[in-house]
Amino acid sequence: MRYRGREVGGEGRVQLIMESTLTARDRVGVQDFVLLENYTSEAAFIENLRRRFKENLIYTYIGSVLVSVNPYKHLEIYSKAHMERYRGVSFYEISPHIYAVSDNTYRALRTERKDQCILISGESGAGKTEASKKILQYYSTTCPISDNMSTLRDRLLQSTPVLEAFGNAKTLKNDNSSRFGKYMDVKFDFRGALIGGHILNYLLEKTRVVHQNHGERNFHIFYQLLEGAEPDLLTKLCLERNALKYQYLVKGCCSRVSSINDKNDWKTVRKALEITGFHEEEVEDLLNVIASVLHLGNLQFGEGEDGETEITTEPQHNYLSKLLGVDGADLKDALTHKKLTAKGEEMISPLNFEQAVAARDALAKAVYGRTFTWLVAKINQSLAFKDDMHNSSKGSSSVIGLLDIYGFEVFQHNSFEQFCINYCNEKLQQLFIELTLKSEQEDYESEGISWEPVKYFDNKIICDLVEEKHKGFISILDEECVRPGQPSDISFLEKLEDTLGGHAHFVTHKLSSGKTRKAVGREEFRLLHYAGEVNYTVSGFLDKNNDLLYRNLKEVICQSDSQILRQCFQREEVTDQKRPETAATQFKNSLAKLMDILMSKEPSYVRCIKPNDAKQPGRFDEALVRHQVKYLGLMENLRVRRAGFAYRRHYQAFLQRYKSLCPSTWPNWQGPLADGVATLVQHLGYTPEEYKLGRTKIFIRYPKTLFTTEDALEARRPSLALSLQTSWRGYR
Ligand code: AOV
Ligand code: MG
Repeated sequence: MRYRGREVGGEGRVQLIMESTLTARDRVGVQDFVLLENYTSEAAFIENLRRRFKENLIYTYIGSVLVSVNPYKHLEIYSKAHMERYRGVSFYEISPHIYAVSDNTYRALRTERKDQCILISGESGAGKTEASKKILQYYSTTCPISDNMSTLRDRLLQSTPVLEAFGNAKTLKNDNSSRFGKYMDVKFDFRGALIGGHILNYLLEKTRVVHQNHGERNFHIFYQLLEGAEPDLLTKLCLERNALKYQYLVKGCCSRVSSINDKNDWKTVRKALEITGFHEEEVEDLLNVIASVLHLGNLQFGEGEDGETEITTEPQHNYLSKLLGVDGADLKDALTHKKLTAKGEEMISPLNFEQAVAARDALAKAVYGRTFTWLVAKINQSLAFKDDMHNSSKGSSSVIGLLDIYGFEVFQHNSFEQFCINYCNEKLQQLFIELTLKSEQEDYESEGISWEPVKYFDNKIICDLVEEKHKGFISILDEECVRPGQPSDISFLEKLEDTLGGHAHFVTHKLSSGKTRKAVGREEFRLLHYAGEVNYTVSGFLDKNNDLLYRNLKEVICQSDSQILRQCFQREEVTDQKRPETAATQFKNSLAKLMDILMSKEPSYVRCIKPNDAKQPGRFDEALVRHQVKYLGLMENLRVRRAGFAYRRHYQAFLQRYKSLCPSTWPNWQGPLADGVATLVQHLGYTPEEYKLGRTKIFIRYPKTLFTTEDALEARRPSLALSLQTSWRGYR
């Protein structure tokens, strides 16, 4: 493991001691859990979080990991002046902050010339997206910018409101919940100047387009458009201002949200689209697509005289063909018939009522989902470093990757979407476990310090359960999707029972007799995730995994006048006979690629905690926090971090700071650094029990040893403070 000067837990705490009385220290707790006297006590850990939370100190370290508790209120800690305060300052010299992580990562990128990434995790509503925005703001504000990229700063920042408008929605957990996964590379040139960005998006929760659970909304953009658009624009889009008129917007019975101002957000998004380089015609195209989704929702079917399904809402059908830029008769046909190829011959067969509704919804989801991907591609073009296109910058640029995914979530009813989201969180937890434990272990090994293994729950068993070839959950699901005969969600559930029946993390109604406390319904299965037990309703799994759109609907959309739709639905797809990958397999593969990307970089972690379920400021629900501390593995993280030693520091830095306390090391130690440190600590009266000397670092077992040393330094401080502070500041 590389050190990056972030390996210690001491200085920040030390600063507190210097600045404040003991009482104050009791009030605000320690800013690095490593310094907790009773570091194995979960109660002490939570008490420390609580104290700090009450004082609006939402950030605390576990060594180099930042723990953040959502304050649910605006704090005055994100100004430009705050950013300046963290620039170039060593990690522990100043109170914990997301800016400290940002800055430290940036400096590591510069000095080590290795790609970095910041992994932000935590459950839905814990503050991941806000954290990632703060990091992006930090880089956009404090980093120099390449000369020919003067608009990049704004483009980077403005990509967020665009993607949030189209990819976020109000859920029961979070009024601005990310319904897609986002990984963003922020690119720098060899001088550390910002030169671009690139976003990878993961599985958008498309079902939301056509259905929302009670108390939830569709994606923000629909409401923004209806609330904010000029009357002329609405007329052009054949829309009314009232969201209640649209079937796709009323399922959750909650079109207005008190914390959201759709009208203002519309202005923000319009401006952001401009800044991120969308042309007028593109915006027009985009809004046509959005409006057509709303009209699709209002399209209704009935039975014609001949008994065939037909469209009964002629106006909606007309709006649709106009906005989608397709032939009206073709569209009508494609929405009520399907084309089958049997024995080389094409046959047209009529759809019944349910099938027509399903085809309509599938079209709405496909159009919206692909438009979202198009949007990301457009933003990527606007963030692209010009030389990228010629590949000439290869080798000289480096990146900081920011990962902000959808957090672990459990609702009353959980379906395919929650399954994917929670699986994604399992993968991220797995990465965290592997990388933290591995790197810590390497640190001790490379320093020649004996290592005390720490027991922890390894969630690999759950990842395997989901993704193992042939016998994992996704394989079984895929197999059932292509099985001849009449596969159904229920037959899938039975297959799961047959194959996964004995697994410790899988339970169904049949398997559960006497085994579990909570009931599992007959059409449910339960996964015992690292973050808690979740019951999933099996209904819809096959359809959502197949994610089918009838070929003749695709054919019609391929011929659209809309530039966006023509790019999203390409001819080859219609002619291609190959079965497309299922949704779950696509997701699994994209996550595997993501893990590779992240593994190739030096990681930093932000672990977000949600203090209460009511989205309220000032409330710290201990049970809820305890649960998160448990499943995030923070206690294990702390134990591994300490592994018996509270503090460690490179010899040079240690000597530099404390050399004035020993006549032999003051003003300068001439010999080898290790000997200098040995001389110094002997003079200070450290017992052998209290410390160990590694190859390049000193390891100190108890916080109090360090505090005593700090007190001694403090006593001499008046004459030294200035020079020490100066030298300390620059240290990494
Ligand atoms: P998430 O990204 O972790 O959930 P968000 O970052 O969207 O959660 O945070 C949820 C809400 O909490 C925000 O909209 C803010 O109102 C508030 N919040 C979070 N962090 C802060 C902060 N540092 N300061 C002030 N308010 C904050 V999800 O995307 O649902 O998993 O899928
Ligand atoms: Mg989010």
